[in-house]
Amino acid sequence: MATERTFTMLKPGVLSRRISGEIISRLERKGFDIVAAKLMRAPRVLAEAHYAEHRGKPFYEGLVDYITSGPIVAMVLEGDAAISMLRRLCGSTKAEEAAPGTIRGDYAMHTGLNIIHASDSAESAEREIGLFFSPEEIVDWRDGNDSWI
Ligand code: D4T
Repeated sequence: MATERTFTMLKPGVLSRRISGEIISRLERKGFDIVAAKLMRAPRVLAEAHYAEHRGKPFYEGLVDYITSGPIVAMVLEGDAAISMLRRLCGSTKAEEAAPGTIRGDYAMHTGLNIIHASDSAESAEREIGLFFSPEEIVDWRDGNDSWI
């Protein structure tokens, strides 16, 4: 499997609910390497760029309002097949379809508040990483656990 980088974001509400540590632990325990991380409030222009594909849809304005409403934790994760692996770990976008055991299945009741974002393709990952991080903010490191996880 090829090593990939993917973009993820703990959405507003996660810090308020004090579950950021739990969720980051799940990402680490799965085996992803966190190679960049940033606590921030997304400026509206950044949120609009991130969700540009949804512009014009009925949920777009509410989505941008939500994403800019509080602090987020933006991260770049690295690992084998990281993009599809993280999507599976997050679970379905629709809260009612997210399986128990997935992050959304365990922590989200509403699709509009589905607590975590994960890039859906290599193109999205590259675009989203570039929106949120400059190259020098990404740290290349190895933990030596490759033969264990
Ligand atoms: P994100 O981008 O937040 O990781 O979600 P997904 O990649 O899983 O799903 P998406 O792009 O289709 O949706 C983006 C964002 O919009 C919210 N949403 C989505 C919503 O409020 N109502 C809807 O009907 C849909 C489809 C949830 C996630």
